[in-house]
Amino acid sequence: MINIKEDEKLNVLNHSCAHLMAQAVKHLYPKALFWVGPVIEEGFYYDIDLGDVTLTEDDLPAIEKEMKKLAKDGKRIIRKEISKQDALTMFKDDPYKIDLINRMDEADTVISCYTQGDFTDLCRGPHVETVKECKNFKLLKVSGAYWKGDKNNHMLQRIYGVCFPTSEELEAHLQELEEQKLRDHRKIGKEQELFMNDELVGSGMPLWLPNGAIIRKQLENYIYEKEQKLGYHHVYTPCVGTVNLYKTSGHWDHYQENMFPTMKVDEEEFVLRPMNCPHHMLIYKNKMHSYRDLPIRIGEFATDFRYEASGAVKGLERVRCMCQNDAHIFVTPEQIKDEFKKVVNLILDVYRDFGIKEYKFRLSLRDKNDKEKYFDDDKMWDEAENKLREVLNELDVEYFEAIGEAAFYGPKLDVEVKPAVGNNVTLSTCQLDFLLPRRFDLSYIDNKGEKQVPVVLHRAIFGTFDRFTAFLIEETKGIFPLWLAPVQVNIIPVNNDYHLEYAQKIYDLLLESGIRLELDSRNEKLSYKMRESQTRKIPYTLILGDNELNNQQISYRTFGSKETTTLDIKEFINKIKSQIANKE
Ligand code: TSB
Ligand code: ZN
Repeated sequence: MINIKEDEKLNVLNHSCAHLMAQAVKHLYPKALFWVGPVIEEGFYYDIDLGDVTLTEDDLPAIEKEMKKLAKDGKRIIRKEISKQDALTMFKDDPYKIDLINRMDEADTVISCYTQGDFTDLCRGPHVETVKECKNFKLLKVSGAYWKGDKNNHMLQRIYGVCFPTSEELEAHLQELEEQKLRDHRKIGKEQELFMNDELVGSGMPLWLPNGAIIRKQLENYIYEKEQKLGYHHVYTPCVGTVNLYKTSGHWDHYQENMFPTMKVDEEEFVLRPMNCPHHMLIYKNKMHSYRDLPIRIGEFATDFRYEASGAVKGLERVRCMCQNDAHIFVTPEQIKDEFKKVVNLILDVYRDFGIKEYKFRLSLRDKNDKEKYFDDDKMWDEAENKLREVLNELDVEYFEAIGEAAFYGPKLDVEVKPAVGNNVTLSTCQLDFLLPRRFDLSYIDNKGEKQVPVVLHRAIFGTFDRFTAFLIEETKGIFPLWLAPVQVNIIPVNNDYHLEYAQKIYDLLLESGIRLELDSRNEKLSYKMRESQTRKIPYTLILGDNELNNQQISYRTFGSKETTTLDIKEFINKIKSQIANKE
C-alpha cells in the first residue's frame, strides 16, 4: 500500500485536497472552524470544530458533492505572505488560527496563507496550482478527535480522505482498501467464530471462542517447545500484585497511566498487573545465585491488564486484558550481547516458521527531555542504548531508531508490523534493563566470590497471543495452515443412506489419530456442503461415496483446489500427520 505522506507529489495533492474539503465544509456549515489538516500515510484529514454538530459517514456524500462542484469550478490556489501582526488581525475571529499563529516562532516573521475563491487558510504550503487537480478524491471516514490530542480538551470532528492525480489510480487504491477490509481480523474473527466481545465483560476484553482457543493453544505449544529447547523455565504467577510491588519496580511512578485503578482487600491495596517483570524478579530473588547459574530464563504465558483508551481498543490487536509470551532473562554484563543475539535469532526463526516477511526492527530509545517517563541516569541509558546498537550492527540486521519509544526501565528492540487496517503495531520485543535488578536488590556471586547485580532482558517473541493472533488472521486471510486450522478435516458422505456408516468409521479413525475434524451428516445437497466447506476454509474436505466405500479408501479436496485425490486411509492419515508435525 502506497505511503501518501512519503510520495512528494501525492503529499502536495492530498494537502490541497484537505483545503478543498475545508472549503466545502465551510460552505455547508458556515460556522465551521478549522484546526489542523495534515497529510498522513493514508491520505489526509482535517480536524474541524462544528459546534454541536456531530458528523456521521452519511454526511460525507454531501461534502463530496460540494467538493466536486468546487473542483470543477477550478479556482487558482494563490499564495500570499503576510506579517505575523497582519495574520493575527486577519484571523482575529478564529481562536484556532490565533492559537497556531501565536505558537509560531518570533523568527517566522513571514506567514503564508493560501486562497482559493472565497476560502483562505493559514498554511506553509506548497499546494497544487488549481483546485481542479484535486478532482479524484474520496472521503473515507469521520471520527471524533480531542483538540490537540488531549482527552481533557473538547472533541473536534476529524474527516479523512485521499486524493490521486487520476481516477484510475483512485479506483485501484479504493479497491485495495476494500481488499484490506476483507482481511480485517475483526471481520474474519466473527465469520470463523474465533473470538467475541460483550459489553457486559467490558471493552477490550475479548472472549476466545473454541475455534480461536485451538489456534491459541497451538501457538502456546509451539513457543513453549522452542523455549524448552533454549533453556527457559516456565512459571505461573498471580495476575495481581500489591501497590508496593509496583512502587518497588517503578511502574507506580512511571507506568501508572497505563494501569487499572487499585482495589482494596482488607488493609492491602492491589492492582491488576500491567507487566510481569516484578513477579519474575521475586522468583529470581527467592534463591542465591552464582555466576555459573546465569543466564537464568524465566518464562510465563502471563495475563496482564492495561488501560487503553476506549477509542484505541481494537479486536484482539489492542486489548485491555492480554496474555504475553513473556520471559525475563537474568545475565551477567558479559553475557548481554550473546543472550540478546539469541533472542533476536529466536524472533527471526519464529518469523520464518510463520512466513512473516514484512516487518521492521525498531530500536526504541529514551527521550532525554522526558524526565517523567524515564528514570534520570544518563550513564546507565547511554550504556544500554549503545549495547543494543552494537548487537544490531554485529547481527547486521536493518533497523531504524525511534526516540521516546523506550520502556521506562530501558531501551528496546521492537518488531513493527502493519495490520490490514490502521497504524503499525509492535509484535515482538526485546528490552535491556539495568534498573529493575537494582530496585529489587538482586544479586549473584561472581567468580571472585563478590556480590554483583545481574542485568535483565525482557522479551516477548509473539508479544501477546492476542496481538499475534490478530496479525496471523490478517496474514493468512483466515486460511490457516493445517497445524493451526480449528477444523482440519471435514467429512462429507455422498449419500447419508449409504455412506454415513463408512463416514463415521473414517471419522473415528481420524479422531483417534488426533486430527481435528467434523462429519457433515446434514440432509443437504453434496454440492452445497462442499461449497460450505470451502467458505469455511477447511484444509481437507473428504468426500465418501460408493468407490471409497467399496475400496476402503478416501477421496479428498484441499482448500482452494477442484482436484480430487484418492488414497488408502492409512496413507492419508500418515500424510496429514506428517504435514501437521512439519507445520507445512
Ligand atoms: C516483554 N515487561 C515487558 C516484557 O517482559 C513488556 O511488558 N513489554 S511491552 O510493554 O512492550 O509489552 C510486550 C508486548 O505486548 C508488546 O511488544 C506488544 O506486542 C504487546 N502489547 C502491548 N500492549 C498491548 C495491547 N494493548 N494489546 C495487545 N498486545 C499488546
Ligand atoms: Zn518485563
